Amino acid sequence: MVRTRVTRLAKVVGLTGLVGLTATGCSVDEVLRFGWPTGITPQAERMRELWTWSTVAALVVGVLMWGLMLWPVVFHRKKSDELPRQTQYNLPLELIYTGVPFVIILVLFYFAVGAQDFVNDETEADVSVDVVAFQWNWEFRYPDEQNQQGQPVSTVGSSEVIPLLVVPTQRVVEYRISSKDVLHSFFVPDFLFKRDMFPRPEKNNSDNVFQNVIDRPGAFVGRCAELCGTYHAMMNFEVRALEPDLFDDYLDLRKRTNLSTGAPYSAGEALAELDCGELCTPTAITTRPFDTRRDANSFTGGSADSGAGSGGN
Ligand SMILES: [Cu+2]
Repeated sequence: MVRTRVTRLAKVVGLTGLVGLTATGCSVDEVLRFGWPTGITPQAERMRELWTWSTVAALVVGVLMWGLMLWPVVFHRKKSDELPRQTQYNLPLELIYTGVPFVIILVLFYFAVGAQDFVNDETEADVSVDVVAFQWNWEFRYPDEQNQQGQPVSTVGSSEVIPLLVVPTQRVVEYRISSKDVLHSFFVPDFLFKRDMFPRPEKNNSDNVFQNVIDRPGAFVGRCAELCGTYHAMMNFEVRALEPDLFDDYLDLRKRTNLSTGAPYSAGEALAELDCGELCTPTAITTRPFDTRRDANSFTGGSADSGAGSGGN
């Protein structure tokens, strides 16, 4: 009687699980990601490993606990009014179920710190970029690269132009982040990484330097991830990761004077000149500029405007 019920239950559970696994159309790799997005840096991959194994550990504990709960439900149903054997205040048992979770926490902590150290690790950088955030845009400066005017190569965003942060693949890129006004946060979803940006980081005693290596060429949207004012949501930029040789050509161009304008090559002009296909598109392809219309929206003068930009006030 109990046997058949248990077998039937096992069949239903088994079938449900099988349908769940096959009907989702996930690959083994996707299943083992447990929902973790695909990153483009070794740092992101290391965090993914931590996530996968933490989830596996949680599942092992979960399956064990479900088993311990279901076992009495199935096999130890009430048979008579006699009170079953009581086992509370069992010191060895209590020591075990206090000790085991503590060990689990220690192991998780050990691997979490390992992954964090890997992500925060700094070695000798191949390229350094000063990333400066301001309400509500970005400047990317290459402090070691000077143009013919003796100024560092720099890209600044505006209401008309999304700034492009052009970096090489397969090389160590160092980002030194800071803010000109309020708190912002550097966030590139494909890096699976973000970090708050403070004004005058050296005075704030904040670690404003991090590094990564980008695995593959591409255009990746970047965002501000700290609510920094009315147009916070429009404060986007784009990472353009180019093959190392192409990146070198890009920097060379940025240092030279564009004869048709008489000024140093801008990011867009240099990319257009390199003409490497989609990744050399002179304007952003992952996001578009937003006119902050600060004058039109200010409270002093100007008519009431029901446009898209007024919602944040
Ligand atoms: Cu911001």
